Amino acid sequence: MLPPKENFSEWYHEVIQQAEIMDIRYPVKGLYVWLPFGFKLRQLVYAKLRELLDRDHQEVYFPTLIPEDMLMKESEHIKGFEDEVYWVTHGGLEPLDVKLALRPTSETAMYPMFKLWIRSHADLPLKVYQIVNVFRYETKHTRPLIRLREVTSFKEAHTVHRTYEEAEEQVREAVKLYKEFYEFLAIPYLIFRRPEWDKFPGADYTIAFDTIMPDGRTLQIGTVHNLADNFAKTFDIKYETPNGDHSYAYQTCYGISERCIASLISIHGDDLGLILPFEVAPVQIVIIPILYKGKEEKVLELCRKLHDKLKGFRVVFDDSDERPGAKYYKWELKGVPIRFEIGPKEAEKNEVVVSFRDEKKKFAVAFDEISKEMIEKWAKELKERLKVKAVENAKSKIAICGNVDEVAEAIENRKVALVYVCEDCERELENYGSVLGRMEEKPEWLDVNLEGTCAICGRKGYLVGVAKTY
Ligand code: A5A
Repeated sequence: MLPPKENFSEWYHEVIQQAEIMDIRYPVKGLYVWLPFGFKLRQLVYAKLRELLDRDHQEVYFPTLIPEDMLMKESEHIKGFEDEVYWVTHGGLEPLDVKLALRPTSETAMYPMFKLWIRSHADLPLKVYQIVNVFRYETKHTRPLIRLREVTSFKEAHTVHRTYEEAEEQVREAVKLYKEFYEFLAIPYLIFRRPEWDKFPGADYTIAFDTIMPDGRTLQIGTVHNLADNFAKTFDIKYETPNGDHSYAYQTCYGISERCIASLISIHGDDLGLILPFEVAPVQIVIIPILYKGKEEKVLELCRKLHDKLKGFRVVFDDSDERPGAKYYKWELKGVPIRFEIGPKEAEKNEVVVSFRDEKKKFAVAFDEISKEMIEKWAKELKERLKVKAVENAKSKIAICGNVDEVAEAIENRKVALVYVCEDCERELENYGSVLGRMEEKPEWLDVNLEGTCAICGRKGYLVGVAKTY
């Protein structure tokens, strides 16, 4: 049995193990094992991410190890990461001449190579990505899929452009791409421009996607950084312009980790376990026979016929010896979106009983009516219901505040506070929670203006988010 989702932290911890996403007993802090079911989910979610990126990025692979001098080259960047780097200092018993870092992210691995690749304006834009593991010696509380010391599923994209404007355009493209990805997963998000003091080390500015977890804390589920020509100057990435001048290139990078899966589990799940959108469910459909002595054959036969008919979907025909109740429990825990049950009555009438993971009701459908199109329609409707519910939840966890006392109260009540402040007053909000930054885009589902009057000094202000964060 799972703890109720109301006790979110315990629920999360348990559902990850009981639904066989991860084994969390690996004896190194912040490192966890993907189990087959979890890994399949990861594969399906990342297939979508790949599909989106493959439209106009090329996939690459860079080494895990970065020599110390390369990592140390960009001073802002290394200031941001120095406490988090794992070092390889020996090869066997031999100390290494140059220490090697396990990549915490790959700017300093990639950009010296970009310098070699880029000669002329015709080489630009360059858009690549990789999906790799990165290592960060995190000191905050580690949690499976949420805060890892080995991030196993780090998708990092890196692009190079001719001008600042082109880099800026790419930032907008990346934001669009991430919106499409999270809409596919039915995960609501808020988009903020991170405050100056909290941007990615070495970036000109950072745009972040945050989702609101069931306990009211926000989780940063993706970031897009405009690096301007900061790294190009450090790594000497220049190109020849059409008129023969040499100019520094402008860069962006953007990343998503397995936090996307943490949000998928947390936002849609319920007291019974996972609820997965059809497209990413490792098991999309389960068929459960209801057997009575002497009438087994007809039931099993119709189940097999149904299994055959559903070829092309990820279907389990659960003819194991467990009782139907135990089977319901198991497949509900794993978030299977569609369940078919067939008993003697159904076999007699050539019908099946259908239910959806997110709804209580069951209904009968004639066997002959079941089609690929019908399943796809159900899948679409399920996604729409998940989205509506997730948006309702997100809305209920947002408080629009008129002054700082209301901000304090909102945080106290486990909500995300939105308040208008000016640039000069923004940092004062750190007294109440983490400052997410200035809202960059109005969510479709939230009725707010992005500009207003500063709640602290009365000058022109912007809508700023404050929350407890993961
Ligand atoms: N090179 C850029 C893209 C970069 O590293 N950006 S980042 O530091 O913001 O990381 C990208 C995303 O990875 C973050 O938005 C966050 O969602 C995720 N992430 C970062 N550290 C993580 C950790 N320790 N565990 C899990 N996810 C993490």
